[in-house]
Amino acid sequence: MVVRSQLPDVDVPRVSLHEYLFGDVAPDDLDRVAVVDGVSGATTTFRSLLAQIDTLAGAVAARGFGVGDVVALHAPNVPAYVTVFHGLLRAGITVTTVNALASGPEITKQLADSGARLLVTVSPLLAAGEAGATGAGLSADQVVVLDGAEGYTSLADLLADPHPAPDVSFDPATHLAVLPYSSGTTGRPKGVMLTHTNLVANVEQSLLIGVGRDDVVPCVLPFFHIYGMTVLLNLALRTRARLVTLPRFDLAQYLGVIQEHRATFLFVAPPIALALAKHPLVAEHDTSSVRAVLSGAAPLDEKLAAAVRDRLDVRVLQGYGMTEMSPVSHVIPVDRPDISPGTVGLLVAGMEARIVDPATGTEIQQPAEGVSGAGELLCRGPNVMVGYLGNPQATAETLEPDGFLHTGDIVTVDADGVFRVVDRLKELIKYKGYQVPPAELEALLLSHPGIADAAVIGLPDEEAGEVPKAYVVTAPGATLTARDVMEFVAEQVAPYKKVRAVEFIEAVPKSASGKILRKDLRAAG
Ligand code: AYL
Repeated sequence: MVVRSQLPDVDVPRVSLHEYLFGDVAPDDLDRVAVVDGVSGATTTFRSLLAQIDTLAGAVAARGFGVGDVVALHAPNVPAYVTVFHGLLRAGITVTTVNALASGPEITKQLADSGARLLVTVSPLLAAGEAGATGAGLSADQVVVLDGAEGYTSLADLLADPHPAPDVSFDPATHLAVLPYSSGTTGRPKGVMLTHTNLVANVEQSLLIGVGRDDVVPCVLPFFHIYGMTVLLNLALRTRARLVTLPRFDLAQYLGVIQEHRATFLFVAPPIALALAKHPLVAEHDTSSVRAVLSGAAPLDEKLAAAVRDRLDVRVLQGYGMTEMSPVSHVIPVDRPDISPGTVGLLVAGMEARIVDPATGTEIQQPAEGVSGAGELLCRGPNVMVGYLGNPQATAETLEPDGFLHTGDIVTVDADGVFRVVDRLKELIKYKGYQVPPAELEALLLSHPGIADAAVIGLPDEEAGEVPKAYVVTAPGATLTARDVMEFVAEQVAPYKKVRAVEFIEAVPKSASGKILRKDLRAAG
């Protein structure tokens, strides 16, 4: 049985993301502020943003980049991110977004795998960016440093000699707009192929969240992650809301921005919701302008949601999805106060879902009343990825021939079509909403000469949601402490992927086919 979205179908225009977002900016909107730098207070109007996007597109086109090229964007949330991201897309380039915290070797892997010919970074991240670029065989003239650095092209250089925006033509339904990296239901990070149509569809499907022209939206969740990319960068621009960028999460600064800019709509992950509910600093700031808080990217506890609602006197919403779905498949609309914030709400327009019992393969039915049994969620719709770049096997394991995508999440649905995420089937760990793929850490651990075997699972944690814990089998004759193991990993990965607990064991429990039995490790604590 297929559950269909109960929302009126959306018409997905077959145009590029640029055309969709900016093709019809009303004359009245041109001189309104589109982006505010939350740190310096500098503002950019829609008129000047559009001019910068055109100039950037012209500059990269003049340097020989266009349809068929991949450029890596490695930066925190700064106003220039908006210009560069949309300028590159305007030139027909496919953008692979890199986590601002990524280590040199992680950047090298992504550059090499995506085939990026140019890395765009910022000076505070240049050490990792440079190491990453060098590792992938990129020379200094294939690195742009937005705010400038000795020996590198800057954004100002690119914008200095204006070229007209190029005339590019591609089919938005098949041309890849972005290549974010995700581990999906298993294995290491893979390039998620999302087309212009995927991104346009998902903005259109997310309009029901209720952000609008009068909203002021602090952007602290990173634009490089699909949540920030679609729900902040694209949805807020499309609805002509005002974006206030913040390069990292600092509670005092965040609250300061909310107060100073009279923020109305907050997009958070559960750790920020926790701070909003509990931290004493909140009471010292004026948050009365806020009308709604949406949490996504990891499970939001029902009691925590209620605590945020009561303390700030706001609507609390929850969204659910996956990089592979651009990402939003479920959300609570702002005008549905009847739906509990402990749920992920309704299937967005144009989507279909199936719920399948992973043990038996039987399809679970939506009940006429009450709540269904739990099973793996599969989804189909115009926002579902084309596949994983250069990895037909992983694509085939994730996408059914009929277009349904395995989410690896366990859900229930009730008679009203409200979904709840109750468990995770896949091996993915979520640290503060960020993906930590166990397979990646296990491969890294196995590269240590003193480690014979290893397995990594997520340990529940109040603040982070989960933290990575490694089970390690030491090689014969090797002596290794937990600290050695943690330091070995920490030196090579982004901070959010650090192993934060270690236990030494005799052998990693595995199935007959060699798969790690994570449930057994979890049960053992
Ligand atoms: P990725 N509740 C429980 N688990 C969740 C939730 C949620 N609300 N949202 C995401 N996840 C987990 O690709 C789940 O395991 O995208 C899912 O498969 O980094 C995985 O995270 C996907 O991780 C929004 C805002 C969707 C954010 C997002 C999700 C972006 C995370 C809709 O409005």
